[in-house]
Amino acid sequence: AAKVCKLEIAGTDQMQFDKKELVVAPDCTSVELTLKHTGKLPAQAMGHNWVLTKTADAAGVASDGLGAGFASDHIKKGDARVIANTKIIGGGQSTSVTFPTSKLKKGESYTYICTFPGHSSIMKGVLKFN
Ligand code: CU1
Repeated sequence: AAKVCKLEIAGTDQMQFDKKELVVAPDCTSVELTLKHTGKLPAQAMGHNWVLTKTADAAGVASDGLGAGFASDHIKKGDARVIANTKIIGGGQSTSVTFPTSKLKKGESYTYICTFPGHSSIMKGVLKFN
């Protein structure tokens, strides 16, 4: 049976995610992730997105995202390393993304980051699927 599991995370004007870890239960067939920006700054100044990759891919996705530009949500076009992502939002906004857990493997290490320039070294966390 299909089971959509809902996760929430918030980003702030202090360039932080409010969670360092997200857990997806093994019986979830898909995940609906909602990102809220609880700050006030506009997206061009303090934008946040939520981008899920294998942990080994996170640094490369972040660095390629620098040059991708704001209009592309700072994600390289067609980047196959990106498992799921939201768009970039600013203060007071929220957005969500739904993806199937068939894209995840048990035992793999997953990291989520914000690819807005300069944010990924601080705005990151671990997604667990087990
Ligand atoms: Cu950010």
